[in-house]
Amino acid sequence: MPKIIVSDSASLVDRWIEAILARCPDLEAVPLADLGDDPAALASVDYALVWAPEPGFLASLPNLKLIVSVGAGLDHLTSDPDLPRHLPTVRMVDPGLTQGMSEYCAWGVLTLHRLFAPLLNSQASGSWDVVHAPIASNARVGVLGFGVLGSKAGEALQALGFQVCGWSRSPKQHDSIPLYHGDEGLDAVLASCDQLVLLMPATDETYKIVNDAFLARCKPGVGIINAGRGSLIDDEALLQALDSGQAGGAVLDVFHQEPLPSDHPYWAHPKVIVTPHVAALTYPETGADHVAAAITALEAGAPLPAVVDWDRGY
Ligand code: NDP
Ligand code: OXD
Repeated sequence: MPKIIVSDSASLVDRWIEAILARCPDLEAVPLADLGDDPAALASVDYALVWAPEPGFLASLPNLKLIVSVGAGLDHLTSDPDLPRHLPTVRMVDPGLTQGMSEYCAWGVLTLHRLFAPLLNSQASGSWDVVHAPIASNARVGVLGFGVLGSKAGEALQALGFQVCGWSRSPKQHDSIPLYHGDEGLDAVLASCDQLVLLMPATDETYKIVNDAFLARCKPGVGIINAGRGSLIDDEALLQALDSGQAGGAVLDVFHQEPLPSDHPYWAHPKVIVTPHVAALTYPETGADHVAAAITALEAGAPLPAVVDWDRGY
């Protein structure tokens, strides 16, 4: 019987196993923690559904055929120098994760748009400071990284009344959202948007993409919502832009170092809202369809869903 090993937060492993077996009754599904390390056990594994396995662990499975990432991001895998990159690897696509991300981005954009950070600061000091925000239809939001998560977040923001545009690596089209790509496309987005939602993956190309030069190309007072990865932002550049007023506020969920160090200036900055990498979670009950689809496609020799292209880095 083919075997899948599962590693995720302890509270989710049993839920994954139940959800996977409901879709693939011919599989054996076991928690990674129960596998043991004798050679026969390691040789018995066909597929791995993992978040952040110990470095070297995946390379120690001689018959592994498929890696499925519990997350949409891959940095928890790429931090393993021995990651077997010759094996097909699939990113998570989960309607529950996508919904959660749309909720977070809508909350983040509304929080900056409706000036909730200054309102909360006023409350903390007991001050009745009246501030008025423009209506959403007069504000434009750019979603940088218009993939599985970015496209749905963009649609959710559009449904709230915001003008929305998107930016991606390659040219794409959407029925109602104008899309841009490349450096010229980025200029058009940065010059016109009041807020930017970052939903790009961590790659060499996106490393500190939000830097001094990027922020200087933005509209003064731009709001930044980062739900992608901490590596997208040059923190010093963002802090300087916040202090000078070039950036109006930031909602940040992801950081270069997590947990965010307790002395990091983001924690106490009046224009910054910090959340502890909680924008969106993968749910076994909605994510298991993707795991089953990946295994079925692999065994049928069909194209894999959301398969990683290591040359482009995501
Ligand atoms: P996708 O691969 O579907 O989308 C990624 C998007 O980023 C694509 O539109 C891609 O362009 C674009 N992109 C990649 N590189 C570049 C570049 N150099 N310049 C411009 N655009 C680029 O990923 P998902 O939408 O599923 O996930 C996005 C990210 O969200 C994950 O990688 C992860 O880091 C983060 N995430 C964060 C969570 C949280 O809780 N904070 C939860 C889940 C995910 P193209 O369309 O041309 O390929
Ligand atoms: C993910 C995440 O990548 O939760 O899915 O960050």
